[in-house]
Amino acid sequence: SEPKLPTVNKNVSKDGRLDIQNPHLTDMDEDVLYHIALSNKTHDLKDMFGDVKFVCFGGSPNRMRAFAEYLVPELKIKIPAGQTLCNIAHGSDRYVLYKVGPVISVSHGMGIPSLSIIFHEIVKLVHHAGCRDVVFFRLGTSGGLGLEPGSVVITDEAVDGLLRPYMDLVILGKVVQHSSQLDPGLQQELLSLANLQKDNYQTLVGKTMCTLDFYEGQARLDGAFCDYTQKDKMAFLNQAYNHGIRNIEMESLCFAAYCHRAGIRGAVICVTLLDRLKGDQITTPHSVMEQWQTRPQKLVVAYIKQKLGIQ
Ligand code: R2B
Ligand code: URA
Repeated sequence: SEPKLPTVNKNVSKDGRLDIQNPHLTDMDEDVLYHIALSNKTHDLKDMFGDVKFVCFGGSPNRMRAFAEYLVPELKIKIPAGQTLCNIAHGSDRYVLYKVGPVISVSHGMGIPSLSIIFHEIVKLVHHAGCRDVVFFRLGTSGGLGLEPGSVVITDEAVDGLLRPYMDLVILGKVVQHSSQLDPGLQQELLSLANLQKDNYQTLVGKTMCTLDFYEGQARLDGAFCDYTQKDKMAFLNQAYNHGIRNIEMESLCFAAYCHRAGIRGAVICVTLLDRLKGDQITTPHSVMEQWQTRPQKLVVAYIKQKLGIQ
């Protein structure tokens, strides 16, 4: 039977500020954002982050630093001579966090549990800082289905390994389900921007399957364990393809479900590193993959510049 899902978000106040939904938070004198080594008592979060409008998440700490560095000239930010970008979360070695003008670039690690932790703390950061109308992005990598490697997929629906469009979360010994709908308007805006760019690669909108594992979870034959055949693998991947799934990764479901829950506009944009209908191993040279990984970044920078009115 179809689950009952909460679909309306009442969490954004009229002035665009995020109303936090956890009633317990208001009773706490201090809120320690442990994994980014910040707190609303020891740091003036309004002063540090009050002007943030965009939060960009991505798995790898180095990639999110490179993204922050790429933003500096793009957003025409002047860094005083002799200074460099600082990892604001340097007091913790779990995640990195940079701020460039109104943009946060933050790493989320691999998989839903790692993304979930940083997402909670970033939503609380945005709330404590009093930011308005914030948009979240996940800039990621994925395995494609029937696409030329290097293609970019904008997710319209994230599904789990059973192809269900919601996230199961175990809370107090019970399964709670959250819809993983994403903002269709934002997807269309991103797609139109991509179409304007005349890139030599494809950018498309499609469903994304989010799994709990990279190997068996994604029907690979090359893990340490595997109890199915090549035929079983292809039957499953073809079923996923026929369901509209165009890429597979490991965080979109939680990202989408939490954006929906928080009432935050969010988009998932992933480059595909290989075609999973053709293989499992990722053999593309590192330098080529690094180039590909800038493709989602380029699209989000185009979006941000358009919103900020930067030529
Ligand atoms: C994409 O790449 C990682 C696995 O290699 C994982 O974080 C994901 O979603
Ligand atoms: N990330 C994934 O999760 N799967 C892939 O195949 C490639 C990158």
